[in-house]
Amino acid sequence: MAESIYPVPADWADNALVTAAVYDERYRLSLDDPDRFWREEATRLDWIKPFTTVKDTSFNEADFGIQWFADGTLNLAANCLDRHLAERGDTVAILWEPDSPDEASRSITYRELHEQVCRFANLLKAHGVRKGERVTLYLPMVPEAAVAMLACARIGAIHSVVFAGFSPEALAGRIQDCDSRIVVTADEGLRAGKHVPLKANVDAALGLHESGVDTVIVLKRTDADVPMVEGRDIDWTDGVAAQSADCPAEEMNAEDPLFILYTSGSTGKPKGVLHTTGGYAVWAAMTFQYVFDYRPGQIYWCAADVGWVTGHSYVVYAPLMMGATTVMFEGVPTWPDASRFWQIVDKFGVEIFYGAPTALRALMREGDDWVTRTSRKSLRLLGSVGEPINPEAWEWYHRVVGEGRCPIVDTWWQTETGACMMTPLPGAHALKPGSAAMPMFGVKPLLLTPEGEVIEGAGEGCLAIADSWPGQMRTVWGDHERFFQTYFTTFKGLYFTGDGCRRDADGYYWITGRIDDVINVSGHRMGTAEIESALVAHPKVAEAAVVGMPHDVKGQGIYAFVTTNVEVEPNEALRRELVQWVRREIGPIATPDIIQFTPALPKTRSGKIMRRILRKIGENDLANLGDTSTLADPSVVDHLLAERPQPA
Ligand code: 6R9
Repeated sequence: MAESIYPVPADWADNALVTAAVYDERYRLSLDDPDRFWREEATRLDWIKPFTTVKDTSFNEADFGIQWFADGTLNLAANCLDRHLAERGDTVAILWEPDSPDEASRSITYRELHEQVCRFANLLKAHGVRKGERVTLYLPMVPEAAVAMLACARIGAIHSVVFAGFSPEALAGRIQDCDSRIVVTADEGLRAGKHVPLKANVDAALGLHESGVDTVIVLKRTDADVPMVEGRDIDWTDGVAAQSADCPAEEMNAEDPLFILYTSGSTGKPKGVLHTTGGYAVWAAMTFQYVFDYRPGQIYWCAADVGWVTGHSYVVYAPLMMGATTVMFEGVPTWPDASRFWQIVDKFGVEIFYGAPTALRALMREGDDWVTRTSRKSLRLLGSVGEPINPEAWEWYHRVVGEGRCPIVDTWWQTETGACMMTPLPGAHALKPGSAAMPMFGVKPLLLTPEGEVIEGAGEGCLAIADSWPGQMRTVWGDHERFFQTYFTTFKGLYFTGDGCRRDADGYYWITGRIDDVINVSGHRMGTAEIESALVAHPKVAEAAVVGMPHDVKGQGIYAFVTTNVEVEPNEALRRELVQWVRREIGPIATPDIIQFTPALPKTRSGKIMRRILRKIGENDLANLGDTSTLADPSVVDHLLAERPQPA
C-alpha cells in the first residue's frame, strides 16, 4: 500500500508556535545545550525561588540519579490557579459535561476553581493531611476530581488517583502499597446511564485487608443512599462548608513528589510511578502548548479519564497551567448514541480534540452519519494517544471527523514519561497516518537490537531514550531498586520503553507496540502477569497464561490459556465464572475475550512457559510458531491449535 503523506497546511506552516525551522533549531539546542534550552522553557512557570541548577541526571548504575531544577521551589496548584486570577479569573477553567445529555453541564471559572481547591485543601488539612502524605482519590470524571488533585498539590500531599473502573481488590492493593490513610470517593459514578458503586467499593476494599484508612471523604454524585461509617466517613459538601476559602500554597521543592500513579508492567504487581513537581510541570506545560499549538481562549478537550496519566497531564495539569479552558466529560462516546462526542464538540465549540484510537474505531464502526450530522466547524486540531492508531482509523478521523482540514497529532508517551515524547507538531511536520513522527524537544530516541546494538538510519528495533527529560518518573514508590532494574538494565545507560519502533527513511518514528508482556486493551495498559495471578487465585485453576490478541475495536483483546485442577471438569459454566472472577479481581477492563481450557501449557524442559508460542496462537499466526522441538511435550501445541476457540 502506498504511504500517504499530508503536508503541513499553509496557515499552520506560517502561523504555528513551532514551525519547521523553529523545530529544527530548538530541537538541536535542546540536545546540544539542555541547560540553556530548559532555562528558557522553565520561564513558563512561576517559581517561588528560582533554580540555579537545571539538569543533574545519570542513567548509569554507579551514579544513578535524576534531578531537574533541583534547588528551585514552586507550587503547582498556584501555577494552575492563583497566577491566573488577576488576568483570567473569570475565564472558564473547566467545562464539565455529564454522562447524560439531559443533565445540565457545569462551567467553573478560575476564580471559582481556586476557591473550591482552597476549601478542599483546608478540609484535608483539618483531617490531619500533611505535606508528603499520600491521599487516594477514587472518583468519577467530575470537576471535584480535579479539585481534589489540585488541593493535594496545594498542600504538598501526594495524590494517588485510582481509576474508578478498578475493583475493590485492585483499589485495596493500591491503598496499601502507598500507605494511604485517607480516601476520597463519591457515592456512585455514572457511565452510560449505569451506576458504579464507588463508595460500596471503597467499603469493600477497606474490609479486605487490614488498612490504615481512618478518613473517607464522600462526594454526592447521584444522591444514592450509601451507608456512612460514623467517625470515618465525611460528606464532602458538609466538610468544605465549614472551611475557609483561604489556603496558602505550600512552597515545594522542584524534586518534592507530586503524585503516584499505578501502572502495569511486564512482571509483578502494578508499580507506583512517582512524578515530582518542577520537571513534570515544565514538561507537561511545554508539550501542551507546542503539541496543541495552544492559544489563550481556545476550548480544548482531552477525552481521557483522570484515572490515567493522560487525564493527569492533559485534562488537569497542563491545560490549567496554561490558563486554558479544559473540557471534562463524564460519559462514554457511544451513549446515548454514537454522536455524543461530536455533539459535545458543537455544544462547547471545541477547537482541539484529543482522544484514543479505541474510541475512534468504535465510532467508525457505527458509520459516518453519526459524525456528519453534527457541525464540528469549531475543530482545528485533532490528537490521538494511548495506543498505535491504525492508518484506516487515522484516515477516518482525518477525513470524516476533521473534514480534511485538521492536522492530527499522534502522540506517543507513557505513564513513566509524564507527558508527550514523540509526535508530529502541527506547524512543523508533514503527517504520515500511523506514525508518531518526531521526538519532542529534549528527547533522543534510539533503536536497538535485542543484543543492544544501536541501529542507525532506517530500521526497526527496541525503543530506548538516550538521556533524561524533565518529566521523567523519578522512582517506583517504595522500590527504587525496581525502578532501576525495570528501566535501565535492559540497555545499560539508557531508558528502555518496552515498546518496539521503526524509523523510516525520512526519520519518522512508527511505534509498533509493546515488546514485553504488557498488553494494551482499549488504550488501557495491563500486565499479562496481573491477569494470570487473578486467574490462578481462583480455587479451581491450577495454571494460567495470558497473551494479547488482535481486536478490531479494542486494539488488543485478552486471550487466556487455563489449566484447571485435575478433579475439575472445565465447561461453559466455569468459563463464565472465570470471566466474572477476573472482572471482580481487577475490574471490567480486564475481562478476558477468550478463555481456552487446556490440560497443559507448552513448557520447556526446565519448566518455563513458552510464551512466544502462546502469543502466536493468540495472534492466530499459526504458520509462524517457530521451533517447538525444545518443548517438554510438543503435542501440547497440537492440542492447543486443534481446540483454539474463535472469538465471539
Ligand atoms: C500515555 C499512555 C503507554 C503505552 C506505550 C505504548 C502505548 C501510547 C501511543 C502508544 C503507539 C501512540 N502508546 N501512545 N503506542 N502510538 N501514540 O498511554 O500511557 O497508559 O502508560 O501506556 O501505550 O505501548 O508504551 P500508558
